[in-house]
Amino acid sequence: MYKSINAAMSLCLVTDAGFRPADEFLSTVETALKNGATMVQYREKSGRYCDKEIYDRGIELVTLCHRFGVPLVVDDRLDIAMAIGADGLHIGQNDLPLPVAKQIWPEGGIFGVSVADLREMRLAQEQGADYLGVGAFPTTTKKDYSNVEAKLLSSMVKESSLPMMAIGGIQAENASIPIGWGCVGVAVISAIWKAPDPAVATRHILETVRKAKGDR
Ligand code: TZP
Ligand code: MG
Repeated sequence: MYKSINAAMSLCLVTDAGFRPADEFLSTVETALKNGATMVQYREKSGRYCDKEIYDRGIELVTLCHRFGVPLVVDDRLDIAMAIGADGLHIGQNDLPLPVAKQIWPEGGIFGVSVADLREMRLAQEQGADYLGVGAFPTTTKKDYSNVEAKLLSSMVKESSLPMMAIGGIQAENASIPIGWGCVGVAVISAIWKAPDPAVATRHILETVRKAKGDR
């Protein structure tokens, strides 16, 4: 469906129900997709929705993403990911272990893991992750988060055989920095959800990332 994981990772829109009214949820994702977002991560942490609503929204979201040929991964929720027919799952260090998730997943699937140091990175790699997420800059969007120091992050990227996606505090203005460290893309929440014009923000970040990536 998508060209390559590296291309799909250029700009991942991570969903957040907190920044815009509920009736703008899908239209904001659609705007980002129309303007070139290459991946979507369905992340529901607002606590506002019951599982039935998370499922229903997920079905709409996966349908929308697939209309644009863009993969959808679900954050944390293996059950929701499988139920809606998502393309993969993104997990952190406190979620279901990757080998367990992979065992339950029917076949294929894109598995992303958030890592914050070399040990976590090596383990995710050994366990068969497809890509890694790593915290780039400070952010107020996620509590219990600290970004990886730049020097460590670049050494992680250098050592890793997996594509890495930078997340945390990324805006068009700084998106080229993690690409310079060797990341293949960025994932954003507030830079798009909080933007006065999500279309312009999406295009601007993507253009910055693509320019920095060159033909990578
Ligand atoms: N994981 C690490 S930082 C973060 C997540 C989900 C939040 C990123 O939000 P923003 O607004 O793009 O800094
Ligand atoms: Mg998680």
